[in-house]
Amino acid sequence: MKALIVIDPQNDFCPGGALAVAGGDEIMPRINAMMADFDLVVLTQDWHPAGHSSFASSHSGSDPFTVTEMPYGPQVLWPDHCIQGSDGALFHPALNTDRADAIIRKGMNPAVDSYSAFFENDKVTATGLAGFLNGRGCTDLTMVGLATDYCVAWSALDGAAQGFKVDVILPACRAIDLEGSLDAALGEMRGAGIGLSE
Ligand code: VGL
Ligand code: ZN
Repeated sequence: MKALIVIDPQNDFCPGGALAVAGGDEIMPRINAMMADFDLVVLTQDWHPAGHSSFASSHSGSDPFTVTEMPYGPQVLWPDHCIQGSDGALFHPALNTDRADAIIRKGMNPAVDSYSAFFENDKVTATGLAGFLNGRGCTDLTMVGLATDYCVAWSALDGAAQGFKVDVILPACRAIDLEGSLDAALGEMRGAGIGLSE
């Protein structure tokens, strides 16, 4: 059983959004076209409460795109984004959401960010996605979405660590690329045996 995992295909990660990823909107038609090839389609949705601890605005004197130390490790501080119920948190209108078998929301804990679709950034708190996939007999995951170097990479690495066969389709992803983060993420994914297709 094969699942397509579509990571955070949301307005705030597309041009005009609060944490816009260059070309983020361009991947939606390609993702729609892929859906027919999979047994299951899962969408993830970054879903933060206002005042989330990953927002630079929650740390006085800190600018977006700087790094702070959290109890669970280093954390990039982001512009306010994907606030629960906001237009920015909605799926991009060009994405076909009708085929979704499950939608996993993440990043709700005010104190812990959650890049991965499987675990919060503390690496301890599970989202339940692995249970869903295992319960449905799913062994192979193909990952696409936003952003390659953060939520896609962390999801792919966690998926591989939990025994799934993971492929990332790079043309159906776009990256933030903060100070070499894209090259670092690609290297880590390669090292973990994740298939990267150009
Ligand atoms: C993401 C930064 C903060 C992502 C989410 O989807 O890659 N990046 N929240
Ligand atoms: Zn976020």
